[in-house]
Amino acid sequence: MDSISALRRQRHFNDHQRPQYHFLPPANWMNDPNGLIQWDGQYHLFYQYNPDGAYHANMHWGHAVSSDLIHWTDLPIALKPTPGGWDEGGCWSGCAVNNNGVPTLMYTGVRGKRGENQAQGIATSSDNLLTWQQYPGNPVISQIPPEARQRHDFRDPFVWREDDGWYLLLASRVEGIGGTVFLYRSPDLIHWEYLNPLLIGRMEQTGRTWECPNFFRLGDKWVLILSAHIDPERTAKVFYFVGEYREHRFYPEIEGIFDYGVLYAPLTMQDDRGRRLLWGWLREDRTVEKQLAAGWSGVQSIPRVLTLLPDHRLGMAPAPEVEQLRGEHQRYTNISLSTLTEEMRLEPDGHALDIVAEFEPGQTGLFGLSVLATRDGQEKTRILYDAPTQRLIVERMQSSLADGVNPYAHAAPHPLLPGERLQLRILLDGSVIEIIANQRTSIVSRAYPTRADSTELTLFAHHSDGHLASLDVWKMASIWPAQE
Ligand code: DQQ
Repeated sequence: MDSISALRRQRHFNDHQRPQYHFLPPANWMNDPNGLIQWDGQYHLFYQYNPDGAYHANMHWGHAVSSDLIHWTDLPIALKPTPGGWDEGGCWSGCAVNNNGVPTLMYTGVRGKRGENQAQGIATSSDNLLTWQQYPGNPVISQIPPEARQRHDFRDPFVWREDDGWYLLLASRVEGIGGTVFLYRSPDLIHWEYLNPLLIGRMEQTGRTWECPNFFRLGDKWVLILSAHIDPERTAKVFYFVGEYREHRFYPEIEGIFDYGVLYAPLTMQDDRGRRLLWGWLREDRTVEKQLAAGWSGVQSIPRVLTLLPDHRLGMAPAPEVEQLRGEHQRYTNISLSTLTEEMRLEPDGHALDIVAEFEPGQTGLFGLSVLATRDGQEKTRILYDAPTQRLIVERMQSSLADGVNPYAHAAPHPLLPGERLQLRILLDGSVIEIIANQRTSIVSRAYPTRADSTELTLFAHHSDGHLASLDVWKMASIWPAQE
């Protein structure tokens, strides 16, 4: 890391709500991951970035590089809006491909007050992905297919290679019907032929507008992941579909919700080990004023390895590379939850932990772990399983003494198949709580305790006839230099 970005990162040293082992830029606003690509063995992560402050405007592409998926070096901004140009209002999301040895980005350029004029362009690099030159003929796609019946939502190119050329998906919507993704083909990434919609959703089920599509083969199936705006509540959700792809049409067989919390706009890439890796933007869950005051906003998830489960649902696990950060460790086994009359303190505790736990859930009551808790219980966030309703819940009513943070719970229904144990993987890092249950159900939540001593980890149960089979907890190291 260069000394300037190290200094900028140090300014946030005392902010215990700021993650220490998840990627985020030295300061300011970040949202979607963009342009994921492995080049000469190095992982490149680009991201939506506003260099002016911790608010969403004036989108640039920030850039960082890593050789192990976990430790990152900040690189100069890769894309910035061209004054008076087709992307003068912002360089929005997109992807990266290797075009016969030429690193190539494809992204959405916007114009207009709210970015409502959207077109697609490309940029290439001839200095090992450091600086990027726009194709002089940009934009390469500016007409939205007429069946959209609207002219504003048309963005986030996702490109992949097949034997007969390059394929591209653009996210959009069909007015009055629902979100859609349009499929294109090209011999050279410049001249694009529109083929057909790959899929059109129903507004009532999968939202009004789709964004940030991903489409890839996994095992013997194809997977479509997309981010959706659900009106009128203005909430946003990530959906996935698993199915068959034939003659440029997609036939979904399984549908699921990728995350029940704040993870949004994920992007995937295949690495040289054949793994399908996914990063997602972990949104803040506090007011704009609080984000501005913090001076930073937005975090990337720890990259996840996706798999196809035997029942053809999507499986996921944090990349094992994150385990190199594990330090001090304790293991607990065989604790009957019915005998647990008060909360049991676990060690090590802290703001940055990796927890692996397995429970026999039982039939009655509830049990779980409190994280980011103060000893007097003034602040605490509870991750619990409610056996009668079979729900996994992140309860945030007491997460923070401050106003302006979301106190509502995140919950996932029915995370267990009949007879299954509850397996929890929890990556806790400052205000980020990444939870994956049984390698397939994700809740990423955020909590903003005010007190620096909100570090305790406890096990609790109420009227539960369940059982803790095992629990491992590790303290996690920071990925930034020690002076941070
Ligand atoms: N964020 C980008 C868009 C995308 C949205 C703009 C999703 O390209 O549709 O920052 O979060």
